[in-house]
Amino acid sequence: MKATTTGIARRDFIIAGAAATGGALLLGTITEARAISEVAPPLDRIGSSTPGAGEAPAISPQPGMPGEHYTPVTVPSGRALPWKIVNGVKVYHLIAEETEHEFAPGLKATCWGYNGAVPGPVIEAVEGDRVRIYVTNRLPAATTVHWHGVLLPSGMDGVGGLSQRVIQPGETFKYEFTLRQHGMLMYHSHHDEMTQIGLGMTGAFVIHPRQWRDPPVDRDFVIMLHEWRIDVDTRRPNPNEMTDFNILTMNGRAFPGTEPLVAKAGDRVRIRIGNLSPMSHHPIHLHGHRFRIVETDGGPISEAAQWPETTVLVNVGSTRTIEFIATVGDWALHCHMTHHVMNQMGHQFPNMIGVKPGDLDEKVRHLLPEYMSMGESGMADMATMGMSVPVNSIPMVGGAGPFDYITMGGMFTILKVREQLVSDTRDPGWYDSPPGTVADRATEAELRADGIKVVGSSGDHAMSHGSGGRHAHAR
Ligand SMILES: [Cu+2]
Repeated sequence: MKATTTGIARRDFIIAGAAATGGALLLGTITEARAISEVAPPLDRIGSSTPGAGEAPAISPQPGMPGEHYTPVTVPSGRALPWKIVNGVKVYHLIAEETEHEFAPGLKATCWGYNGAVPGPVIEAVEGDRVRIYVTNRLPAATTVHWHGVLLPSGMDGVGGLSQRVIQPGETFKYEFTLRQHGMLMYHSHHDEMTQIGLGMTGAFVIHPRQWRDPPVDRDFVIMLHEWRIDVDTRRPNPNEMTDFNILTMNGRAFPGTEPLVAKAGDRVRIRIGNLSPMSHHPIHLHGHRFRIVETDGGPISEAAQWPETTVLVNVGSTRTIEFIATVGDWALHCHMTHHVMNQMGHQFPNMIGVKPGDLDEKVRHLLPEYMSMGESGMADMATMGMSVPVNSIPMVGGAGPFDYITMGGMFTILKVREQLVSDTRDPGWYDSPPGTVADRATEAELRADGIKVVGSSGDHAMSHGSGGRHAHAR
C-alpha cells in the first residue's frame, strides 16, 4: 500500500449525499400517438407463465402514464431511464458501456454499466404496457440483458447462448414483450456474469400496477444493492473476487456518498430493495420503525401473510419491498453485516484491541516514516484522526454527523423524516431533536438521585444498585 499525502479533509464529507441529482426523474418524449395498435397476449394472473402459442391474443391497454396510472419512483443517487411512446409501445434505449463511476467523494473506478450509470437507470413501466427495449453494446465484449423476474416469451429472456445469440460489440438488439405483472424486478447482463455483474451491469425494472393500489404510498424509493472489490491504488473493480468485497453500495454509492431518503412525517413510505451483488445476501435494517414486507419479485404478499419486521434479508437475485409510516427524525438504513458498513482497508487489520503499543511507533518510524499503530480500541478512531489515505480511496468509516463522526461506511444511508419539507427531495439537513430527547452525559445529580455509583477510572464503569441490592426500583 503506497502512502501518499493526499488527505481527505473533513469538509469533503459534509453531506456528500446532498449532491443529489435533483428531480432524478427523466421522462422521455411522450408522443401523442397513444393509439392502441398493438396486438398482445392478455394480461395474466400473477404466478401464471407465458401464454402458449395457441392462446388468443388480446388488445393491449393504453400505455400507463405517470400521474394517471402511477406516481414515479424516487431513485436516491440515481435516475430513471427515459422513454417515449411509438404507436402505443413504450420504447427504451439501453446502452451497455464502460463508465467512470464515483462511489463516494474520493473514490472512482472504471465500471461497466448502462447509459453512463452504475447501476443502470431504473426502467419504469406499467402492468399491461407493451415495451420495446433496444440494447446497444458499446463494450469491448459481447453481452446480453436478462429481464430478471419478468414473465415473457423464452426468446426474450436474454440468457446468452440459451435464449438468443449474444450481442456483439457495436450491435443493437431489440427486446419486446408485454408486461403482465407488477412489482420490483431487475435487469442484468446474462453473458459472462461473473465479469459483467461484477463490473456493475445491473439495474431495477419497476412495473407499477395498472390500478392504483390501496392504500397509496406517498414515497416510493428504489435501492439496488451491490458489492465490489476495489484495491487501493487501482481504478477497476476486480470481478474475480469471490468473498472479500471492500466496497458495499446502495445505488452504486458507499456512505458517506449515499444520498438520503427524504419523507414527511406520517407519509406511507415504500422502499423497493433489489440485490444483484455478486455473492452476498444483505440484511437491511431500518431504525425507528416497524415495517411490513409487502412484495417480493415473485409478486405481492397478501396482507395476512406480511411479516412485521425491522430487518429484511435481501438475497442475491431477489427483491423485497417494504412499507411503513414515517416517523420524524434521522434514521439509519443499512446492511446489518458489520463488514458491509466499512469501506476499503477496514477488513484486514491485525487484532490490536487492548494492545499498548508504547514506543513501538517511534521505533518503527525509523523504517516507515509515516507508521502509526492503529485499532487499539477499535476502528472508530480511524475516521476522526484525519489520517491521510492513498489516492483514490476512502477512509474505512466516517461521515460528518451533527454530533460526531458517523463511524459507518458502505451500505449505509439515512432516512430523513420531517414534519415540514422545503422541497420534496432536497436533503433537509440534520434533525433538530426537541429538548430533552437526545441521549447525553448524565449529571452528578441525576446519578445521585437514581443511586448509580460510577466507580474506578474512566473506561472502567460499574453500576451499583445501592445497599439494598436487588430491587432497584424499591426506594
Ligand atoms: Cu450486507
